[in-house]
Amino acid sequence: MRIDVVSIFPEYLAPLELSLIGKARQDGLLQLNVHDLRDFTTDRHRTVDDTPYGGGAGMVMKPEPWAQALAAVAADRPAASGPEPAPKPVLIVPSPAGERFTQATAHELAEEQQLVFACGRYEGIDERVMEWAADHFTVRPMSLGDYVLNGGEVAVLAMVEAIGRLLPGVVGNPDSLVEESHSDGLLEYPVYTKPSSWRDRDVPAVLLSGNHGKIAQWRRHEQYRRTAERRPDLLAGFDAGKLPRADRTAFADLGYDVVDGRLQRRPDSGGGQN
Ligand code: JD2
Repeated sequence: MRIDVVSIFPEYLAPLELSLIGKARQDGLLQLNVHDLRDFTTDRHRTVDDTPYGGGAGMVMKPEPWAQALAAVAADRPAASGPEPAPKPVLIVPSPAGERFTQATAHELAEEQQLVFACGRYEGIDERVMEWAADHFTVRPMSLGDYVLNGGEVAVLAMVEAIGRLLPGVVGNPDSLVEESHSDGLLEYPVYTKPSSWRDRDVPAVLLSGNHGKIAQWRRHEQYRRTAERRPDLLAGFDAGKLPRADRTAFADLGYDVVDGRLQRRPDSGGGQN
């Protein structure tokens, strides 16, 4: 996979050289290029921003440096190797107004040949850039979540790490990816390591029992408990159709009944959550 990132703060992307993604680059699994948007300006002051039409606070990124940068990145790629034309690269534009970036998005994007990330700053990029870019790219405005960052760089670090670890050969132990894909959209179970007693706190005894069936069930029930407590929204999408009796009981204890294969919060019998 090839990834290009355009930013006015290219040094901000330096962490991508480290650890997992850095290793993927060294191993030739990932080709990563970071570009300075200011290199695509033509004025003496290397200007990338201007005041917003219609008024309002802050500045907006000018369109022409973006078009120059993105055209250069789109032009600089290997010719189609077979009879089919090379697919358009995907242009990901981090924005608080984007579609939510999820694990499913990461999996989709990990299948692409080339990804280009456009890191905005200030109040964002002139909207016409996204319209113009649609001729050269599949354009995807993407948000990390419902909070406001100062620019796209931190979002790109997160997205590239999430995508990069899904590339074949990047994560050292593929078992961890397989386990993840079996987690059914629930939160992870809690994990423990040695010592078995630490500052008067014991590891749950079941994990020391050697009973793999009981351990698997305990972990599943911990996933249910945590998800009901912290992310009850995730339970709406959970397929409760073929749950064993003990798991239905675990959900019943958490205040959920199975109705037509879906979890349904039992009508409140008192105060707060249980
Ligand atoms: C960004 C800004 C518009 C106010 C470029 C913020 C983001 N989940 C996320 N939150 N914020 C961003 C994000 C991404 C790119 C830019 N700003 C600042 N823009 C209104 C502030 C400028 C993502 N992904």
